[in-house]
Amino acid sequence: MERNVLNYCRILPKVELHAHLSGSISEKTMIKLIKLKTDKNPDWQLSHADWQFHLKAVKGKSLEDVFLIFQLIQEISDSEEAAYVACKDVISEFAADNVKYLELRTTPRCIPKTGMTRRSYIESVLRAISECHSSDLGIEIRLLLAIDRRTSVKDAMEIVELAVEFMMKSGLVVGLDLSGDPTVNDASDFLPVLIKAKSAGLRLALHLAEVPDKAQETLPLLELPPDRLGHGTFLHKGDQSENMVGLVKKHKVPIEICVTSNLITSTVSKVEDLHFQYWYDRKHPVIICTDDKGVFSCSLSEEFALIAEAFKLSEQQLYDLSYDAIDYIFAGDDIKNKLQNEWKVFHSRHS
Ligand code: 6MZ
Repeated sequence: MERNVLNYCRILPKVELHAHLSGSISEKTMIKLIKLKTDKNPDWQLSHADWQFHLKAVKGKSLEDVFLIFQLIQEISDSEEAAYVACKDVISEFAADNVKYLELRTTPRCIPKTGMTRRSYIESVLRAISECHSSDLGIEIRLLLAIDRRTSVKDAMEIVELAVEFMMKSGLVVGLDLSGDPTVNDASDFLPVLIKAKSAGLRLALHLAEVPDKAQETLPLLELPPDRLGHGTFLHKGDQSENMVGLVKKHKVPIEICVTSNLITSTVSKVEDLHFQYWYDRKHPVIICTDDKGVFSCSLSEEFALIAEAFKLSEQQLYDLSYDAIDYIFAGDDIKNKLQNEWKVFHSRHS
């Protein structure tokens, strides 16, 4: 019997390299977090019904709406316990989708009213990751700490210091992400912070050119160069596109492409218009990712299937996309070799 594309994408082992923790929280976990928050704070009034109303009101309309949802989610995950619960659930859901290696990224938050500090937030997330490693989920996880571009350079520097400390201590923190609403502030203000992070051994995955007309901030950051690039939807379009494309090609910076995210935030109007084709045709490394699987109600398997259908990819091409992504993970060669062997076993059984 012929396999359908989505079924193949589901059984395909995958790596997920662009997943924001809060954005990846499923509705099921959100309900758990609302209960946790209500139990601890009887005065807190947001009921499940209110929550669904808020979610529906803002879901799936624009980039602006999506950033409102993040605020709502962060409100229900504002304690160490909530961060731990959310992280465990997110990892289990990725594992159930046959993700064998996951790089989660998250912005360390400091919430004085719950006593959570940036440090204790990171510790809670790392505890969840370590417990998942000790379970039989069959997934390897690493963490990137995120700098929200709305933050001050001083706070960003503190996040870098924490990232370096936890990289040394745990080995599980492997890099830094620069993210946040791409329409606010100038990402190149963080250049000194990113230079410091890079020289300390952290790998850099930066959100760049997610929206149009961002060449001015993008060009200096491409000179770093970053180790991976989030979205990059408009690198090949508009003013200075030749310079941006030139730098990305020169430094062979892999591009993380998040299909449903780009559709929902309306940065592209249909899958066929994605920048996937542009880079794939030029044999430039591209990695299929979910971005925020909870907020966008998607899975990595579905993202692969969308790409397969729109760009008429064969099972072999899908396998190659998944296999090649292993080259761009931030974990060491031991993990890369282990994953490559696992993929080869799958290939020998399913081709
Ligand atoms: C830019 C994004 C994003 O850090 O609380 N984030 N930044 N573009 C996107 N495309 C839609 N999706 C998520 O996860 C939520 C945070 O991730 C970033 C935003 O800063 C958001 O507040 P954490 O785990």
